[in-house]
Amino acid sequence: MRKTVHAACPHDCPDACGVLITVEDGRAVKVQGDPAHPVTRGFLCAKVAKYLDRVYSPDRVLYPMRRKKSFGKGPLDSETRHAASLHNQPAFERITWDVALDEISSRFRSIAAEFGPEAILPYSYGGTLGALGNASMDRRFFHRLGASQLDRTICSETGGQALLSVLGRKLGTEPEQFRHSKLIIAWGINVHGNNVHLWPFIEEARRDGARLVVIDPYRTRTARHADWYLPIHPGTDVALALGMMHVIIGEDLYDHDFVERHTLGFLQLREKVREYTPERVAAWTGIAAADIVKLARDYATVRPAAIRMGYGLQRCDTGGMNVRAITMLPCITGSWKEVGGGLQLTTSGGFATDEDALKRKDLMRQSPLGRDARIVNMSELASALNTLDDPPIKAMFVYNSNPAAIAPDHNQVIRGLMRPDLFTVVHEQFFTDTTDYADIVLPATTFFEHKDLQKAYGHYFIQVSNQAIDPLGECRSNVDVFTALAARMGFTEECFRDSVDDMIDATLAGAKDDRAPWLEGITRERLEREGHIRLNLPFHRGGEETRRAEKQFGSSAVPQFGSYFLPFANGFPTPSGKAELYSEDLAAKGLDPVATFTPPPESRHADAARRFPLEMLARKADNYLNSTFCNIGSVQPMEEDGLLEIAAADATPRSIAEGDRVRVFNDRGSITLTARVNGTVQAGMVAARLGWAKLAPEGQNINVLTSERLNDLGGGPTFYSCLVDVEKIS
Ligand SMILES: Nc1nc2c(c(=O)[nH]1)N[C@H]1C(S)=C(S)[C@@H](COP(=O)(O)OP(=O)(O)OC[C@H]3O[C@@H](n4cnc5c(=O)[nH]c(N)nc54)[C@H](O)[C@@H]3O)O[C@H]1N2
Ligand SMILES: Nc1nc2c(c(=O)[nH]1)N[C@H]1C(S)=C(S)[C@@H](COP(=O)(O)OP(=O)(O)OC[C@H]3O[C@@H](n4cnc5c(=O)[nH]c(N)nc54)[C@H](O)[C@@H]3O)O[C@H]1N2
Ligand code: SF4
Ligand SMILES: [Mo]
Repeated sequence: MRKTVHAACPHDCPDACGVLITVEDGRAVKVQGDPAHPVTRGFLCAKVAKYLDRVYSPDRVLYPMRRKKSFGKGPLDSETRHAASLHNQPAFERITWDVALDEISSRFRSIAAEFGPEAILPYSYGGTLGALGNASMDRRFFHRLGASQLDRTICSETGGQALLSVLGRKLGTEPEQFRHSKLIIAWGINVHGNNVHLWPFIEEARRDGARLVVIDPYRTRTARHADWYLPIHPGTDVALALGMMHVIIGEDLYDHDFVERHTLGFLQLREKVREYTPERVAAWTGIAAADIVKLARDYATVRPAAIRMGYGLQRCDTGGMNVRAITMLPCITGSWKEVGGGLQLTTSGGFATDEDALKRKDLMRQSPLGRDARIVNMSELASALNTLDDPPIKAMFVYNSNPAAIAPDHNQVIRGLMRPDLFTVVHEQFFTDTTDYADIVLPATTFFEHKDLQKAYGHYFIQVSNQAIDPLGECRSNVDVFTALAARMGFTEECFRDSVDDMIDATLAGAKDDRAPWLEGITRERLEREGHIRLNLPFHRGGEETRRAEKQFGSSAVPQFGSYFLPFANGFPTPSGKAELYSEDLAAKGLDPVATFTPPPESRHADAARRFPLEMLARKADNYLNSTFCNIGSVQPMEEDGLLEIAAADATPRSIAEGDRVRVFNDRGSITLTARVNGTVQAGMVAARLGWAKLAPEGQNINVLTSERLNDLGGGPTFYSCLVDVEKIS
């Protein structure tokens, strides 16, 4: 029996690829990108192309496990570790699902009785972005329980809020339009590593004469392929964007008509950018004044120009301001009107489904709390575990996340996870850094083994991901686990009996009441038949945009261009109906209502640089996905783990040569890495990559150095704003 199943990649990646899984006698034998998906275009990234090795890895968690009384929390000591392997976990014993669910529910009950349900903390993030696996039955369960709410700030909250403050909705240029751009700016995004399906569109544009500019403090693979690479000091992008607008406004290169009709606060912006002369901006950003002027002129005059902005530049103290200022650029040049213009940070606002129906926040009222539970910021996990009181956190349920690797201030996170009085459950596919601190580990399915609904944040196609194979061992999906736990806790509400299909239908049905107008007519049955469906975006063939495209590209192009989506060509869904270059909301939060540059407290511009003179980027690996994939044998050779990338100008005075073992340290921690003097970073900066602590020879993770200091907007983390020093280990 051979069949091909349509699925969708649920990993935390803008591309949300259509995936075809070939199954033979119940076993997946082949995985490939869906050639019919207009953005996937038949290929997968290198890591997911190896997905069979992940699904069928001997290291999978296959059964519920409980920590043995004789083993304390924490990684195995080095001797035991040597004898063990990732799939032979001597600290754990196998138990049945019944025993596991009984133990979890009885511990939750007794903790809730003694400390109140807010003493229980769910901790989840991007393991799966499937709509149900990410946020459905789990939210219902924790809302009904009255558990603390988790503020999921660790990735994109800052950028999202900043984007909304200007545009009013999280929409952006669709990837298919980049092929028509003449100038593309990849700004704080690693296209080759993190958004690889945009690359073929950029290549098409370049074959047609477009130029690619990359603005990134780290010389990524994308930067190496660029026509013009501008290394920038981390956390200074707001100054660069304001400096560009200084030139664009000063030289009268902006679109008067668009500004007049569609923006609010242009006068305040014009006043603000006066101070941002190219010379001052050059001193902050490290980019020459002449280059700033040229970039501004190019951006305003080479049309159409598209900006692909990444989340990299919002992982620092100035994150909100960075995103805000860059987002203003197409609003003053009027680039939103043009096919191949505009900007993309995310497209997620296109998928406004009925989230209430899935998450059921109202259930908190039925919990013993009888009100909304307190909110804990996931970026401050270390403090939450170590210092939160009233009540303290007594239990944590981790799923879709690996906080012992990905959370900032790792040493303090570990101190919290080691607390003997903390009851920790981890629902996982693998024995990660976090399972080392678990009391109970539950086995999780991969996307091959369950069904889900898949949205995207880098394009506008919605998909159903069908189940291709039976769950391995006793693995259960997130939905199944929380359904079972709800039954154990005696939650009798109807919604705890919903099936996966019920929830997909309810999500899509939001279309009926206006909350999801772009899902009108998109049903589960259609998705099952067609695999992917483009959202019903407005501005279809025949509209004003069609005529404009016709003028721009000639009438023969129109059958193709007629259905391109120009989200802000005719205005903005903000309260004022205009792009808000001046924001009352930000003013109310005590922030600069336009945008302003304040040097980050951990940067070369700050006093702290006297003690720790190097700015460190604790980056993602091109071939892992945050900490996912770094344990997969066939993926590991694509990355070099344990590197510290450093400029010769910083290595030489420290007597550090290529290949030397070095200690990287600050007040929060220290890690041993291998020096690589390869020209990827400029003087004054170093870079290292995220991975599992327990796979490193000395059991450390790069987040020992990062801090849980929050940034300027939305409570986001500051992973990329971190001062360190480096010394050679003799
Ligand atoms: N291969 C791979 N793909 C991934 C991921 C992965 O780990 N690996 N992670 C996924 C996730 S969770 C996300 S959120 C996305 C994120 O993908 P991106 O939006 O690309 O974000 P980052 O990789 O965090 O950062 C992008 C680039 O920003 C640069 N950068 C850092 N600080 C600054 C700054 O201050 N200014 C500027 N201009 N640039 C800066 C970094 O050097 C990096 O090259 O990728 C997703 N896709
Ligand atoms: N130093 C540094 N730290 C960072 C970043 C950085 O760039 N540098 N990036 C930050 C960013 S942008 C993000 S988004 C976060 C990411 O933080 P996380 O979302 O925690 O990311 P992962 O490390 O990929 O861990 C996800 C885990 O979920 C598991 N999983 C996958 N599917 C399922 C499922 O269906 N059910 C269950 N129960 N589990 C599943 C995977 O096996 C994996 O171990 O990390 C942040 N941390
Ligand atoms: S991780 Fe991203 S690029 Fe790779 S298959 Fe999944 S969606 Fe596509
Ligand atoms: Mo992320």
